[in-house]
Amino acid sequence: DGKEVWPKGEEKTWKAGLKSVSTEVPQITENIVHHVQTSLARQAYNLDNFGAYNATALAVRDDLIVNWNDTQMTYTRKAPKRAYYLSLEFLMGRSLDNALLNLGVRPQYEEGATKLGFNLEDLIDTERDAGLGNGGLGRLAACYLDSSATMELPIWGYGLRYKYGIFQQLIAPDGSQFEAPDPWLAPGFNPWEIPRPDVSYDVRFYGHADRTNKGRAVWSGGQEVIAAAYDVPIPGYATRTTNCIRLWDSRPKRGFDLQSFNAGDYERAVEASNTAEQITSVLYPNDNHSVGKELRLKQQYFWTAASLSDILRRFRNLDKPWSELPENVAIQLNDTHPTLSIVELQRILVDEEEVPWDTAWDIVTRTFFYTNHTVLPEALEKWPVPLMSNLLPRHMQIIFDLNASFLQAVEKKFPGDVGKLQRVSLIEEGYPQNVRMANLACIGSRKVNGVAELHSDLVRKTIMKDMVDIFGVSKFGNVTNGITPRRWLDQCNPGLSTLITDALGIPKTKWLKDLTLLKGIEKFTKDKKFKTQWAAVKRANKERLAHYVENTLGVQLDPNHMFDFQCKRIHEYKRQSLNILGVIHRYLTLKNATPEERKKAVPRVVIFAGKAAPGYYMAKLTIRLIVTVSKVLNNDPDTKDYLKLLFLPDYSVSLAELIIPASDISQHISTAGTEASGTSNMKFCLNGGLLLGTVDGANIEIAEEIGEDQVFFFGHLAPTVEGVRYEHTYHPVAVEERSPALAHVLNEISGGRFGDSGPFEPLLNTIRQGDHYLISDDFDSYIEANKTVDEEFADREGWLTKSITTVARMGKFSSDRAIMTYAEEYWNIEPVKVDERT
Ligand code: 4GP
Repeated sequence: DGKEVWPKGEEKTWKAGLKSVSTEVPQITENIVHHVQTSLARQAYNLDNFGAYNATALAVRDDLIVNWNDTQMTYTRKAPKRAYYLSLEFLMGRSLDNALLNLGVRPQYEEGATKLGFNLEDLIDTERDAGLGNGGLGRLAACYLDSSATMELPIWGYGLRYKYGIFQQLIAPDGSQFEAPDPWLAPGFNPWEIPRPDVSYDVRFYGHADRTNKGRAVWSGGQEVIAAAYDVPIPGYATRTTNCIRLWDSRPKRGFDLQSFNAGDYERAVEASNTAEQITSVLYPNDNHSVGKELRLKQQYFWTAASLSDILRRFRNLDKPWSELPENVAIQLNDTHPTLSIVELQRILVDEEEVPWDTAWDIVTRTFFYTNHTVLPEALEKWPVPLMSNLLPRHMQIIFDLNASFLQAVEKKFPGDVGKLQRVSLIEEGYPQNVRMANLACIGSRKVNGVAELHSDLVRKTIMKDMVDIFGVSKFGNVTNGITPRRWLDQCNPGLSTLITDALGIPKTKWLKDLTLLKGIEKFTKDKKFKTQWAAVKRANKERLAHYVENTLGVQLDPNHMFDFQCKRIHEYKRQSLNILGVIHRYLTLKNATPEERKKAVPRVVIFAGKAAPGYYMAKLTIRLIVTVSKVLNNDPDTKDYLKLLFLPDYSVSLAELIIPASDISQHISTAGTEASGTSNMKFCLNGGLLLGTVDGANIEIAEEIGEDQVFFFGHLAPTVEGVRYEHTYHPVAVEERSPALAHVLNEISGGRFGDSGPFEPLLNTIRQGDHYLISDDFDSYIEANKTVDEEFADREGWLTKSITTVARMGKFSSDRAIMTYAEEYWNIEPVKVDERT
């Protein structure tokens, strides 16, 4: 009669044993004590914060698993179309606080922890960040997964379980950056993951591919390694939906070679096992930059092959024909890193499932979607053909075959356009030849998108220009990035969250799920009491940060001063150098002023944070310059009360949560056209910091939403940048003429004002010659913009009004809006309500 039959034993006995989410304090403390006693084998008298954190995390994890199970059961039963987010990076940060807030049980846990003799805040602070990402791209993936669960969308993430996340940044007294490994799993156990010994796949490398017939081939030989699954539950906010990120761990297929072991050749015996384990050992620490290392390609294939095996296994269970795959599955490629999955699906369909080549390609190209995150040439992935042929011989054949038919079609449409053929080819000619991953991702996807309006426009006009001619412009869309307001307002800025909730007079679960409701606070810009409270929250956040700074750097900050931040990866295109040169200009101006004039200055604390890729010489020099200059500034009795400069080491998600709520202003000052979107600009604005920036990336849309008079814009516009660069190359003019103010700053550094300038000359020379990032061209307008910032900050009332207005108008930038756009306009998936348990 179509009823489900209980599969095993007594239904009522099973159901009596199932747990539910614990929402009452006695239940919660019982759970925690239970984990202290059994999971940790410890007792009250010797329990430290770390133990208490682990037991608490395990209790929360029980709740997450309850919801996770119900969600997965619902997905299996209802079999909706599902989307999969393939990302090599998930920059999660900490999980405890987030899980408690999303489950809505934070107050109960706070009370429970107190009853057990602990302070929940301390336990939260004991957690180590999960730093499985570099910067924007990885944090975006984390925000999107949070929104997918909150919006009740059936989306899973797939990534790698790196044993070492993003390195720990250490700064030597001379400002040099050193890197220490991040063995985040070292405590030996991670409460936020569930090992899945029952889910694993074999992944092959090397070997040879023998063509048979009908475009098929047999790939054999080489090496096989095992991909083993670990699941990370992702709780939605105020919903039972709990989605999943599945991370793959690499293992040797056979433990070790017993023959060599018995023959006494220990090294040889463990060799294969070491190479297998190496695959998921470490995250590559580059942001906006591609490194062509074989191990990285191995990571990419290992991850895409395992993820695809898993996705296809689930599809096979539905017993539907392959032609229906695109109606059941959407796969989102987070940048080109997972592009091999396109080739892998074609391989499986053609070689293993015996689907005809063209039918297979039709299925493939209706299943994948590709997001581009940067147009910087050095970030576009290319893989040498010899490397790929050796590691993935069958995939290389398929790429050549796809290329041949693609180029034929292009030739037909644009006869004789050899230039176009060369530009769109999947293979870049040269010695060696290279595979262009962005071209492959484009031809293999149903849609391509950029991450902010300007960037998507640049994608269409530059790197994908020819592809637009070939496929039509409708294939190339835009989804402006977003951030989760749960972590980036409610969690990191509880004071502001409470103030907003009180003002709106609705439960916070409402506005945190529909961020456009924030506009309701705009009317309070005229409310004196509200403004005073707003200012008090900001001040408390500044004090909280000042406390941290004093503890870590031993520098005292005055919370009355303007707190000005630039916190993001260190990169030439992001122009931390423009900022530090501007700070020096400010310092020299103060130094030359009379004591009376100085007293009129608006005191400012300029704070940098961010990691430089270990091999990025110029970025590391920039940090060194900042630290070197800070030593002089912070100790100069004439100026130190008006200007302080800090470099906060080891920027991370949890440090960002401390910094962002404390900002009066933050800087997003990339050369126009280089920052695809930026997402920290959104986080700072959502926390009431104003924005100083260039007309670039999402800054533009932020200004559109909050009003151009709300932001401090400066600098050249994107369309003029190429022309300026051309002038630099063909009609170079000395810095002295382009910006006397900047020339003066450079000369002061070279003249030894901050000690030996020798180490910094290469950095200064990039500006004196070539100046690819237009530091000299934007310097004067940058200084002007900073003057305006000072003037406006001096008007405390006006500034407060702007701060409130900014927050009120930030609704668009919730990642809920972004993920819903992907769901509706790209993947064609719908929200699914988790079934009530029967
Ligand atoms: C980053 C972009 O640089 C940043 O503008 C954007 O907000 C972020 O992606 C998310 O879309 N790109 C990378 C990268 O991190 O490695 O290409």
